[in-house]
Amino acid sequence: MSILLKGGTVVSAKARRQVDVRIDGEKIVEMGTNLTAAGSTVEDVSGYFLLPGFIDAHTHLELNNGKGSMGTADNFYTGSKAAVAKGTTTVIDMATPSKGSSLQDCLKAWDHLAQGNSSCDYTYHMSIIEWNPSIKAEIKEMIDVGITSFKMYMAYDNLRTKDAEIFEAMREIRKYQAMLGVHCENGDMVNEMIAQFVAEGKLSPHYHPLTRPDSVEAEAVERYLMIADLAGLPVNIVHLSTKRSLEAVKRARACNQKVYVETCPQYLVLDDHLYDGPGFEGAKYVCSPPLRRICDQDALWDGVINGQVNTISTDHCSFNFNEQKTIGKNDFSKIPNGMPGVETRPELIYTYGVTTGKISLERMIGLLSEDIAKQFALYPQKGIIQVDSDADIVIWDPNTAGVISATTQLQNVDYTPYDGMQTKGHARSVYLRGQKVVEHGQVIAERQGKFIFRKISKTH
Ligand code: DUC
Ligand code: ZN
Ligand code: ZN
Repeated sequence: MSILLKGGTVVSAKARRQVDVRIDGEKIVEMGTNLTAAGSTVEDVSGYFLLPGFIDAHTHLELNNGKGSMGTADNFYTGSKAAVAKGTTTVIDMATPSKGSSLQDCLKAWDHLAQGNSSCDYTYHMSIIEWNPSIKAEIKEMIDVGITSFKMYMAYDNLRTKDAEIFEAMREIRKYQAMLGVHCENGDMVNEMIAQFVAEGKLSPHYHPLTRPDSVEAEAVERYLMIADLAGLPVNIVHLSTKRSLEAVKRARACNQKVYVETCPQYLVLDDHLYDGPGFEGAKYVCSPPLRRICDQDALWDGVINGQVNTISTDHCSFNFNEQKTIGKNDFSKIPNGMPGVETRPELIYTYGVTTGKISLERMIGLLSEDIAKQFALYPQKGIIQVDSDADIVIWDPNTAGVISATTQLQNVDYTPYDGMQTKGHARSVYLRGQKVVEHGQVIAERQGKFIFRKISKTH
């Protein structure tokens, strides 16, 4: 039985228009004004926005952080359910191998975690944490099975590779016009500064951001972009968080380099004063890069507004405050890095971006859905409401108000960094490939997600 969504306003990154939408099976099959029921079940969506399902291109739903085998608080089941409840219909999770493991084995492991558990559609960025001839040979194998984006690290001793290895990986990735995203922080400098503070007995969460100042990120961004220029590869910078890094991006773009920039809600709506909270509270915000100063936040908003920032994803990586973050009670460097956020991104960006007048709803759609789909080869299957696209549709009610709370969240973690923040608007219902999976904000059908095979994107 087909479904007719009647009377809503369909929004894309470019425009909005009042138009009816017919769904049949998994797809959008017809759009137009005053469509007749023609045997469809009619849902009156007047007064609501119809938004393309949001895509979160940066999650760690399942991460073992390599420090004492600590796994994330969320897993694919809980994280994806929290995501879809608030309108995120696709995640691109960071598949992260252990040292010595092949990319194929990592892919199998991630499929095992996601298949039958995910409540939203999913794919992965494959992380390259070491470089050798067999990993090199696996790049093409990954692309052949639909994994067309990769991730590398310039910090974290258990994950990072050398510059020369990043360069070689880039040249291999370039052969297939695939996408690379890199975590840009100067790992050597971070290690030095951690060692120094620890030696001085400066052990509280207050010191975490001081080990990773803006120059640590900006230097790595500049170096990464220079390496990418040498390799001739368009690249993505994940979780860019500082004004100085954005300036490095501007310089590279002025030299005609193609650079994509992702930032995250935490860098737009939170700031580094939170590390000075009472007791051990600051540990809740220990993530890398760390929360930044207000001047960085302002620069990032400017970048979001003027298009220097391309996408907003979350870097969702949840660790419980009790029993996980507390491992670093006497030494901030032992606090597992990461914060939850896959659930809160749409409401935060709508509230603090759209309703404040900083950005239009159209721009939000670009940042959270359409431009992500284009960058990561999901478009036009995802990222747009148009005929033949997957019927991933968020029925967005702009006239609601809420408060983010750890007690009501679906994320399986004992705190939220946004606790107490007011929100406006929310996903009233959500269709995932034509199936209503969320109604009145409640997940009514879970574990309906499937793997999305990606071909090489034509946009870069
Ligand atoms: N940063 C985090 O804070 N957690 C996960 C990985 C990352 O880069
Ligand atoms: Zn990272
Ligand atoms: Zn990450």
